[in-house]
Amino acid sequence: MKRMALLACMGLLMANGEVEPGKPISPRFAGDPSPHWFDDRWYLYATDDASNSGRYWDSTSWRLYSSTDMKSWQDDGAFLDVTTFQWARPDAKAWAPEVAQRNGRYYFYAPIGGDRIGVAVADRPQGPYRDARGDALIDKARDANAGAEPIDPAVFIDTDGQAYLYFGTRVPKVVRLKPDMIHVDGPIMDVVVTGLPASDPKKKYGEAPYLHAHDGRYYFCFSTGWPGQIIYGTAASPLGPFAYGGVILDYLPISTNHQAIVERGGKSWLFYHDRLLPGGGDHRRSITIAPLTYAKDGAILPVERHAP
Ligand code: FUB
Repeated sequence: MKRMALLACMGLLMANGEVEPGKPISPRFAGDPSPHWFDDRWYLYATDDASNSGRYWDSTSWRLYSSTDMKSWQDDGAFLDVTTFQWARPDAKAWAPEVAQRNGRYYFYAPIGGDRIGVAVADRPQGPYRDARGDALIDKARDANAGAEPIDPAVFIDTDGQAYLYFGTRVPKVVRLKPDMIHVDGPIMDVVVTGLPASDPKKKYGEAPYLHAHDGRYYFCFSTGWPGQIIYGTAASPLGPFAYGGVILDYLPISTNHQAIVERGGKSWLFYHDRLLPGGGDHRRSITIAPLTYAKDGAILPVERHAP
């Protein structure tokens, strides 16, 4: 029994190893990190910037990385592309992906071409994934209040089992998901963030919504635009309204900012993309990880940018 406990403890320590802020997780360009701890391993789903034209985010496939310690990441390749969704144009842009685990299955969500969000399902985190519905989960042309650009899906499953899907550009959106994770449950609602400083008109919602819980409180963070800061608000409910809390990550020397926050073993990390590799830029991003710290009152302390 003691040996089992020791092994479990060692596993946790390995999985929570110290990260190196500013160090790209891979020599391959990638952006829009979606990190998850599934089945004793970290999985990082990403937009594949190495296969785009270099002039736009026009890749048509997503990339997967995995790790046991967050320090060394294995490139698990192009695990999925837009042709998985037969209703999508084969040249549809494959942007910021997300994965959620439920009922022993893995649900992949991604913007398909900027006006729809698709959902695919697999029995393992790395796939193979198959289209879960045969049509889009969110469709700008079909769904009331889907917004001008339904992109950047982020899923949060609360302790009561209710799943929420956040998405959108310029106006943040949220909708409840049914327990099957492939149908919405109720109307698409706007996410309200109060107390944004009027003195800084740039501090408004842009894209990259992300919801996480910490110490009984819900944190909603997002990018303010192009370029954007990552800022956040807190609420007593996953639906908000969220009271502005501050800046997590300042402007980067690229046009987009896109983040995820994960917590495990009492530690928290911020994943984001930046211009870090030689030849990097707006469309050639690289993903890095930084420790994230909370003040005693629950405020998130700003993360300093590190670059090579
Ligand atoms: O990767 C394409 C787009 O860039 C994403 O959808 C946005 O969040 C921004 O990071």
